[in-house]
Amino acid sequence: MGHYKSNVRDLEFNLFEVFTVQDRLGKGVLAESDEETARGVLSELNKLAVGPLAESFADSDRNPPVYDPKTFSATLPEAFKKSYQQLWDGEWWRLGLTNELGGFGLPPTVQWAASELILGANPSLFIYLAGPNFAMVVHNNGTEEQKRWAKLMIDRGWGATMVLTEPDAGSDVGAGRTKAVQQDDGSWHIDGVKRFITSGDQDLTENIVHLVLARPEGHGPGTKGLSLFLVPKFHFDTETGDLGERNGAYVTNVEHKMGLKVSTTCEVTFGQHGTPAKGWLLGEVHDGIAQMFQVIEYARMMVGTKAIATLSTGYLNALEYAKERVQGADLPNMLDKTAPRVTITHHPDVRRSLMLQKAYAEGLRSLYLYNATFQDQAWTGEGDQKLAERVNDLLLPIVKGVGSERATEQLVQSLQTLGGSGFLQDYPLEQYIRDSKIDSLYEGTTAIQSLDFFFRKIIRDKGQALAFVAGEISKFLESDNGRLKRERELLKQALEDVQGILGAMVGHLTASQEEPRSIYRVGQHSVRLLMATGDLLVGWLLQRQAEIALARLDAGVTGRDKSFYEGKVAVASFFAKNVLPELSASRKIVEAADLDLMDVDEAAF
Ligand code: ST9
Ligand code: FAD
Repeated sequence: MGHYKSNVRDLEFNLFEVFTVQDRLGKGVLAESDEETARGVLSELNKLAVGPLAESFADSDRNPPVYDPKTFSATLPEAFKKSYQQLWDGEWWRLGLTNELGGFGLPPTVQWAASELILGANPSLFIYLAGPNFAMVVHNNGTEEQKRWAKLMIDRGWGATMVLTEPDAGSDVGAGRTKAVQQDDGSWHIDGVKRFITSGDQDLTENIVHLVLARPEGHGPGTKGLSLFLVPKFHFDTETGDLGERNGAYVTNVEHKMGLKVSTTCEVTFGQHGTPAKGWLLGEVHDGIAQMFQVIEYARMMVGTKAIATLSTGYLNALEYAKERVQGADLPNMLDKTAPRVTITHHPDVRRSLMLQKAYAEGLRSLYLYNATFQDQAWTGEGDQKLAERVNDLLLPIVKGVGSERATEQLVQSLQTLGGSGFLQDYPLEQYIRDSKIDSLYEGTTAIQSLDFFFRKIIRDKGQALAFVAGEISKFLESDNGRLKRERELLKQALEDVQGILGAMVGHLTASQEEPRSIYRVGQHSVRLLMATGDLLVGWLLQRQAEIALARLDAGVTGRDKSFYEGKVAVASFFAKNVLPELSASRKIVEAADLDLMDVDEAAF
């Protein structure tokens, strides 16, 4: 058996029992798909994921890409290339595309559920598949000519990158100094050095199109002064796609990293090696940061889903180990040295840890799929489009920020379940931890997600999306079915606590109009708000699931289904009793926020 333990049962439960995605299928842009097609996609992809895709996961870590400074090129390990080819040949790159560009006609919920399987098996494969999806952004924003390039990118299977970061411009993208100078032929020369560029070079595809943020001469400071340019690695015949001369965008270094080693992280140098780096302005409009955010939004969802996928396989690996590992006596018999030894699943602390891992793995899976239901609305044009867009925007930093933080935290617990064995490379846990740590860093660190969440997604939105989601939770609480009573009370308290945290933070923000330093109180607690909201949503979604599970159990399901649904009730109850009460403490902390931390002299740290 390979390392990857998928959970198709839970994916299908979310899709077809919790969010009833099948109701959307068979109409409009989804006319060609039905529940059977969607289940078929998951089942087919699952076979590929647990087999050929997972196969090169460890090998690619132990034999990372090799960079050759003479040719400015990176060579990937053969085993990884073989997995990539299988993914490509299966045409899975069509999954996220619109019908017009050759997509499968499935909604984002099903796309993301399927994506989880690739992201859990071997996330770097998914990341190298960016070409077709980035081409869709080029297609949506490009001129007629550029729309043709987008089709070439897809037809010829080119790679693509998103190029924002520079040595002095990480979180602060607007500090970027890379210049763009317009040429007489309408193209631009890009001039500067970018760093940390994922997939900057690879030998999987014949060409790479870099989506580069650069500042046209004379444009203003900050992100609003940036424009987005298409910079191919090789020039190409715009009718046939046949490759021409090498363009002046060269990879001048590939980083050595803690994890996710097979995903190349490159320094890319534009126009510094005797050949100009020619680029073309996307859509011939100067709207770079907004255009790039179309890519970023997709990538943030991807990063959150990647983290959650790894968290889930980490938990399932830990669970399998714990069911077999015999160690020590059952606690009530601890004084009897002759007592039978038991599997570690008998020990309360192991149970506590496994149940918490399960809660976050399954609760966060449900959260990213809940988020995707709003993307479904945008995809099909059904329902209140403005509201769907707002709620999607609100949930993205939670999926990305909370998903990645909880994955990092709980994967350490999954490793702990294996004891010393977890530390060995015989098991995948240590690689999971190394490979997923990046998720809380790239695509905006957790602090950046939390600021985005508070200032942009709540304050600037005037709380509309948040009010909608809080309303959904309140409706759930009102529809009391007489079961899981204590759990609902705890959920109600958690909702009040998150509202209390938010109320206190809005108060600190308002106070900053009179006392500017009061905004530091917000900055100290923005991550706390993000994480607390994540726990509230996880708690709510687990209880929604438990409600469905109780109905199935009442109907008399048997065998594996019975265990599955009992697990749903147990995990919802556990999370309500063991995690949600912690939000009351968070609320007290935020309500009592002061400025002491900001008054500490730097030398005293
Ligand atoms: C990176 C890449 O880290 C990592 C991995 C890449 C992997 C890619 C592969 C993807 C996979 C694809 C595979 C598909 C395969 C499918 C196959 C299927 C099987 N929402 O607040 P302001 C915009 S890349 C939307 O003033 P500042 C907006 O236009 C590097 N838009 O910001 C706004 O104008 P307005 C990632 C937003 O103070 C304008 O920005 N780096 C949002 O100037 C200005 O806004 C980062 O993420 C938003 N949430 O700048 C940087 N926010 O207000 C992190 C802003 O008029 N830093 N806009 O609407 C930040 O995000 C900062 O907050 C900042 C601040 C740069 C935005
Ligand atoms: P900094 O911005 O210097 O942040 C350092 C610390 O300060 C962080 O903890 C951060 O949260 C905190 N901080 C910074 N500003 C604030 C603030 N205003 N408020 C509160 N806290 C703050 N970039 C690309 O453009 N394309 C890519 O493909 C790409 N791939 C990457 C792949 C890898 C493996 C890595 C490591 C990075 C990649 N990046 C890419 C860059 C990545 O997006 C940045 O590293 C990230 O946005 C953070 O920037 P930074 O590293 O400069 O950290």
